[in-house]
Amino acid sequence: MSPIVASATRDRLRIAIQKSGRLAEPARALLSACGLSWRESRDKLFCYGESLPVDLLLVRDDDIPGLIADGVCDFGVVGRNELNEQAAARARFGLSDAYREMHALGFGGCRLMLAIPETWDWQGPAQLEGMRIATSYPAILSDWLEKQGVRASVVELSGSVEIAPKLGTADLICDLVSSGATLLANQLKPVETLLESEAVLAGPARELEDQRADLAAMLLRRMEGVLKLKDSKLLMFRADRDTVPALLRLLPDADPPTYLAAETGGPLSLQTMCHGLVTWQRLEELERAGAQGLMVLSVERSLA
Ligand code: PRT
Ligand code: ZN
Repeated sequence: MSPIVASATRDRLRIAIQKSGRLAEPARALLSACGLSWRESRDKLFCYGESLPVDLLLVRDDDIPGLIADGVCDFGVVGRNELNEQAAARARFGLSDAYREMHALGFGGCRLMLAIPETWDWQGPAQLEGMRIATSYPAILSDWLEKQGVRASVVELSGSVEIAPKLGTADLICDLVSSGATLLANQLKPVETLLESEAVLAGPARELEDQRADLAAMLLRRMEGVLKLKDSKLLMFRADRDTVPALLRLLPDADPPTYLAAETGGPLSLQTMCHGLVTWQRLEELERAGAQGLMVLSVERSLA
């Protein structure tokens, strides 16, 4: 098993994912769907890639950008919020970019928002002058405040940010919001979005140059295939030629269809990959517009 050390050249790719937490399971599921499988070490911190020379490191999400910056890992699955915070903090220290977002992954969606006590009226960022804002994202918040031309003090907290106004340690907060239930439970209301976040694949700022480059290119291609297919379905139906233009207008999210004409004439057979949701309602609309024998098929893999 490879020792976990940084190295300028390696022939195996290393990906850091969250050990436990919101992004852990979806990250594993995505990498499995890309054809990766692993053997877990006893300490459950390192998973040795069996199907491909791609190993996993199971860590805290906060550590992922640093592991990429130090060359210990080549890629990581991490929230854009965490990646951008650490990149903003590096920039504030005058350090160069050490990692970049390679691909948005479509899970772990949330927003980094300013939230104020629900009894306040929100009149815009100027209202924040001289206030204390609790957050776990001090660099993103400081950059945003500077852009707004507002001087406020940033109170850095590593957790339970939402109770800071009640405790009197801050006047308002800047935190991640998904359903909004936590804000509601703490009598806070969201007023400004600083960042739209989701899980992303992070990679090194510079291209990999050794054998890992080909592996990385293959992994990214597979990942794009998996993500593109996530909500996609193969739609098959028959239709008379004169109804086809109207049917295609009902499928703006579909690829150009493949047509098959029967030698004996009669209706055309069509098949197309549809990238939006194919609901019962859509099928019924297509049927009313002349589609016959509609079939919706799941697609397992595609390199299209
Ligand atoms: O142990 P480790 O350090 O790895 O985990 P962690 O506790 O730091 O991270 P974790 O698992 O809580 O979150 C990992 C990533 O999930 C975050 O960096 C975000 O990219 C993403 N994510 C998505 C969220 C949320 N949604 C989210 N709602 N991370 C945190 N929250 C918290 C938020 O901070 C607030 O306390 O959930 C609360 C708000 O949720 P709602 O639904 O009430 O609005
Ligand atoms: Zn964390």
